Order: sequence, then structure tokens, then C-alpha cells
Amino acid sequence: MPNVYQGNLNGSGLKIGIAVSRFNTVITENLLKGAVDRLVSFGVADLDIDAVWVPGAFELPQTLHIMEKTGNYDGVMALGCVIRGDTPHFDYVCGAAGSGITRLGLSSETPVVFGVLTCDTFEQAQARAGVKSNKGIEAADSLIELINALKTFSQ
Ligand code: INI
Repeated sequence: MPNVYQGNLNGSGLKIGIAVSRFNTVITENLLKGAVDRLVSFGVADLDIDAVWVPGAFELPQTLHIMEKTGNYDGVMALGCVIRGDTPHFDYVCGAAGSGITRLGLSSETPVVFGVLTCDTFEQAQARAGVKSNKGIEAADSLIELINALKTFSQ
């Protein structure tokens, strides 16, 4: 039999860092609420969640990098919403957020998840920041599962 490892959704005792972008706040405040409510439902204590508002999705990787370096968190999460406009700006912001957060995951031992919406329209973003379908909820699920799955391998 192989050794098979998988995480669970027990959040008790875990400390979580969140960076959330203010750009498209109507959307991102719903992502944050979805994520925080879900984390608490898994047993994460309110006071063990730190959420930092930053200007836009471009700023998410550096913010999480600085938060991660404190060593205070079992896992960190990026929340944001980028909506396509008329210029290539969208591609630069999405690319920087995605690759920056990927690099953070590869250069640290701390589990990191990507809860950034990258949408063509505001309506698409709204549909993914609601009560039932919410990228913040998904990010919370992913982070708690990942933290617990990787615990076995941490030094
Ligand atoms: N930031 C976002 O988070 N979402 C967007 O849709 C967006 N658009 O469209 O421009 C956006 N731009 C700001 C960017 O993230 C930085 O905050 C800014 O460039 C300053 O570094």
C-alpha cells in the first residue's frame, strides 16, 4: 500500500494571514467576508486571522511576502478582483499577481492560496463573490486543506 496523505478542514489553532485588495471593493469585501466566515466555521479563532487591505492586486504578492516573513502564520491568502478594461493593463496586473504569489509559494514553506478573480466583466465578478459561489470561500477551503495536508512534511 502506498502512503497517501490528504488534508482535512480542521482549522482550530491555525493562524491565517490575508491580503485583500481595495480595487473593486464592492467585490473584494464579499470575498473577504466569505473567506473569514468560512475560516471561522472551520474553527479558526477570529483573533487568529489578520487581514490587510492593499490598493490593488498588484500589491498582493509583496504584502503576503512581508506577512509570511514574520513567521506568524500557518498559511496566507490573496484576495482580489481584476476586471478587464480597454488596455493591456489587466494582463500586467493579473500576471504580476499570479506569478508573484506562485513565487511566494515556491520560496517559502508557508502554504499560500490564490483567491483573485480575473474577470472580463463586473457581472462575472459579482457571480463569483456571492453567498453560494464565492472565491473567498473556495480560498479558505483550499488553504485549510493545504495547511493540514502539508503538515506531515514540515520540519
Ligand atoms: N487592481 C485590481 O486589483 N483590479 C483591477 O481591476 C485593476 N485595474 O483594472 O486597473 C487594478 N489596478 C491597480 C493595480 O493593481 C495597482 O494597485 C496599481 O497599478 C498601483 O501599483
